[in-house]
Amino acid sequence: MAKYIFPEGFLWGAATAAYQIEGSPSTDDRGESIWDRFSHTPGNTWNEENGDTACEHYSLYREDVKRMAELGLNAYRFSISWPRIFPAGKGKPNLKGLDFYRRLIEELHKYRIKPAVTLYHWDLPQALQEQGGWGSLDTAKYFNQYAAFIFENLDLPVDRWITLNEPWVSAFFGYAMGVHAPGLNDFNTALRAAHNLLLGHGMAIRSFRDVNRENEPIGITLNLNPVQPFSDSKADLAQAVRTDGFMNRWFLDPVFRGAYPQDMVEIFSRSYDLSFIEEEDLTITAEPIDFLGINNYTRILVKAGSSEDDFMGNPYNPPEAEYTEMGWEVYPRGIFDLLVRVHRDYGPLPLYITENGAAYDDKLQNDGRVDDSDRINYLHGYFLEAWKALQEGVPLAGYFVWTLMDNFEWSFGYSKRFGLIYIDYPTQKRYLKDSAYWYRDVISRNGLEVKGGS
Ligand code: IFM
Repeated sequence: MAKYIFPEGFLWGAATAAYQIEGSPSTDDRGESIWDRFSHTPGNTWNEENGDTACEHYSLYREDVKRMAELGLNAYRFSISWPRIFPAGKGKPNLKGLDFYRRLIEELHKYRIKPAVTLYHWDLPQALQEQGGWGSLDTAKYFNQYAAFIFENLDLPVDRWITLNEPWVSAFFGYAMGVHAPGLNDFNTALRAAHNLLLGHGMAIRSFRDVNRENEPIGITLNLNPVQPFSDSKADLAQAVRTDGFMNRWFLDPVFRGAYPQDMVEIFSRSYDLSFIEEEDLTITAEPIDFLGINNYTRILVKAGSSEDDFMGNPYNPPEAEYTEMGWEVYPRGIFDLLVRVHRDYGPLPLYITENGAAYDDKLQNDGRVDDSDRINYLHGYFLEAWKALQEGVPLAGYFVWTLMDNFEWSFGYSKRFGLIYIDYPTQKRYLKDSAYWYRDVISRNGLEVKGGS
């Protein structure tokens, strides 16, 4: 039996996001978010679904924390809904909203589960969208005010803070591709949004350093993908560099190096206006952080696009590969490559996998069992590669599976199930899937055991 044991104190968690699980969209005076507006607009989501009910976590959170304890999680990553705290995005705070997160954290502490709090996981107050949303610098300033309010008033220990979740997705899915809220199709605005998100992040880090929250590290979560060329041709190799520049370096470089990558600045400026970037902005985006959160699900294998300015390229899905229900290639080696690369190029900070997991077409059996061996295989493969990265000296300190329970998968509505826990939406009953029991064993051993493995 080969054993792959993780370092002592390694965080084994699961992650969620407010809009995807909470439901109760107007309870305790929550304001409207861009996701309420977007998902209630016909044509935007699968089956016209929205987060109005989701997993009813707002009322069932105690039961959910109990399930986390049953799984043996030692950490839980969740997000705070900005419109619960500032229903109009700014102005007078809503203390009833804050109280919910206080109660949730108290409950987590009861079971010794460490809270990792994300401040922004895509649910911008709609009132701020009316004023330009992330396309406007004011939104960064209001985000900072909201963040500072939380740092000062959420008076319970928080183990880790994360400013933003996946700003690439917020900016480009939301403002350029129109598939996420607010549903815009304007690449210039998306570039601005990306920049303002990074400014909001840096401002919030500064505010955090001004409050007395000792031993509470703070970082950012980026969605990163290893990018590989389809072939060794010059064109494919150059494409992989550009796609990496757009997908990864456009965020990593301003956060870690205080500069946008020069090759991408040249490409973007040939078609778009980057004059909004002020030099001193980059000292804000590069405000030192304590760790980096990485969300990774797959790799990008890319063929050259139509021109040397094409920063997307043509993604290629090898027919022999396995895919999840999202159509994402199962490629465990990618997480090794990514961790080693990020540490080599942007180290030495601790890294966390703040999301990794897979959607499958899970079925609830009559006996209440959910056989999701494909998810177990997926996670097993990714955990093993993460372990290998640790052996290469990568300071990986924790792993959060996406996601605790099936939930509202944005434009896919409830059609994609990523959870360790199955939600029967009509009854709101929770069922631990086989992967949840398997994960419980991994956590209790602090690693993997592989029969006949080497
Ligand atoms: O559900 C999302 C999550 O909100 C952000 N990262 C990717 C997940 C799966 O698509």
